[in-house]
Amino acid sequence: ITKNTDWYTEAKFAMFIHWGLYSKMAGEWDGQHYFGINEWIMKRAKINTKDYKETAKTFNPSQFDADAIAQLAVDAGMKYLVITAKHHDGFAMFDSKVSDFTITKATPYKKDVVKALQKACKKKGLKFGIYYSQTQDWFEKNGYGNNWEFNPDEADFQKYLTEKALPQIKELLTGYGEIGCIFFDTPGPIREEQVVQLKEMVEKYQPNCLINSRIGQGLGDFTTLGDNEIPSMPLDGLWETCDTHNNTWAYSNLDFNWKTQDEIIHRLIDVVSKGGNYLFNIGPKADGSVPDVSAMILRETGHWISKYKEA
Ligand code: FUL
Repeated sequence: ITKNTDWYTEAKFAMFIHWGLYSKMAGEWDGQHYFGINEWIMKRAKINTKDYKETAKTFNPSQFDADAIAQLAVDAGMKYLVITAKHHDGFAMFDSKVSDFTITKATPYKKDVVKALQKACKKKGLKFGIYYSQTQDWFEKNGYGNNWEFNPDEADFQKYLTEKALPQIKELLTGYGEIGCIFFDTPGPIREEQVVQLKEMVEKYQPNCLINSRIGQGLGDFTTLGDNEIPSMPLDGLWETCDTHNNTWAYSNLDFNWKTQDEIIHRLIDVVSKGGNYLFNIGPKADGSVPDVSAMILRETGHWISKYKEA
């Protein structure tokens, strides 16, 4: 099918948000420090599903303000926003009927933050995108990736796909307005016919939704380069660089390695001049607030873009 790609080509700059239960761990588990990507803390610290689920009981992001986040994206000059609806830890940041491991059922907060962001984006004229980890799901014995608690030899991946991933993706495609793009991730061992099932599901409900290359098997509509990767030469076709503000995607108390204002503007120019979109990531804290340094730099970047446009 032919999809409308104009908005994506024109967009150039977008907000990526990694936010979930891991934001609460923020680099620390059981008195140990885990430097590096914090959204992987469940796997890195080999946390079992029961203990991980416990952390949801105190996940209460009272400072979360979807309108303020969408406004920040607008102020930065961004045109779309992509939120982790479900990362590798298996936790749904939306109201899913097919799992109990959701923000609406397992936390005291109970509200659907994907919905709130979708509405805020619509109000502010931003396209809305979803991140969904289709292969890795460490919470499910049939999902891929949890080999500290489950036996991978006994995993029935198709069962996970049929009973969790596909139904959840359907929920996201049918209950959240227009989904501009979907960011699948780490396809790993997924087979071609399974990728086709995902693709057909997306296109059945949202024929114009653009799918990234990390769906696997070369079946995406646009290319997501490697994490934080900027190509040395211009590339043909539709593509994006996903780049994070420091060295982790999800918030960590241990990572102060923020890119400077200059670095971010240079990376934005570098990507856009080569024909790509720059999907810049922020990691809100467990309370829902955006780290000040990220908010400040985004506003400055927006300022720079409008000055540059005037000139
Ligand atoms: C990776 C994931 O494994 C990371 O946690 C992050 O989501 C990044 C954007 O993609 O490969």
